[in-house]
Amino acid sequence: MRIEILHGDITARKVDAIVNAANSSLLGGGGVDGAIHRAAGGELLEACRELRRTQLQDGLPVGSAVATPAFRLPARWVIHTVGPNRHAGQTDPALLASCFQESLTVAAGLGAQSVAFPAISAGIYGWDARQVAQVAFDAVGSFSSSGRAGDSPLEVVEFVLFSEDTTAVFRTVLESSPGLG
Ligand code: AR6
Repeated sequence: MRIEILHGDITARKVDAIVNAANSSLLGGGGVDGAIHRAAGGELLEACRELRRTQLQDGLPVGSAVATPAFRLPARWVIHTVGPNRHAGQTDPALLASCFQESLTVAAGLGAQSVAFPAISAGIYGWDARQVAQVAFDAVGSFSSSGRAGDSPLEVVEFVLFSEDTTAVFRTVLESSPGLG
């Protein structure tokens, strides 16, 4: 499994699955969530509403992940996860690690070969990009060395960062991550 760092818009990525930094309602919002819903079209919101009606009546918990089709996006699936909100006192890195781990598990379950992540919780939810990068790379490292990765065809994990600054932070942290960079 290899990690790639890219500067750009995650909605343009032609990968098997892109990950959405959603909120528990799954009904859309600002940031990357808003961009994904706009680019995917109204069917994505309909699919999220259906998930809420059927399996997720109380919403998607922080640290969990669930997949929908990607509709008009070039990707095949959107994996929605809910990062911890630092402004609401959610400061435990294990919650953020869970977002990456659960999303990778869902991607593997779908048979995805490629998955693209944004910097979950590094925008509206107020986490420092450096900490997000550290948690993300640790999660990918532990996923790829765990049994869960063994049966999955997952080959490429991309991080698609919207700003130059965040891209540089992710590159620096990756270079200093043993065995990954
Ligand atoms: N492609 C890649 N990254 C993007 C894009 C894009 N098109 N647009 C923004 N980013 P945020 P959060 C970056 O705020 O912190 C929403 O309202 C952005 O620059 O999208 O997890 C949800 O509904 C930042 O680095 O997500 C929730 O309520 C990163 O994506 C809440 O925001 C994450 O920023 C979630 O907040």
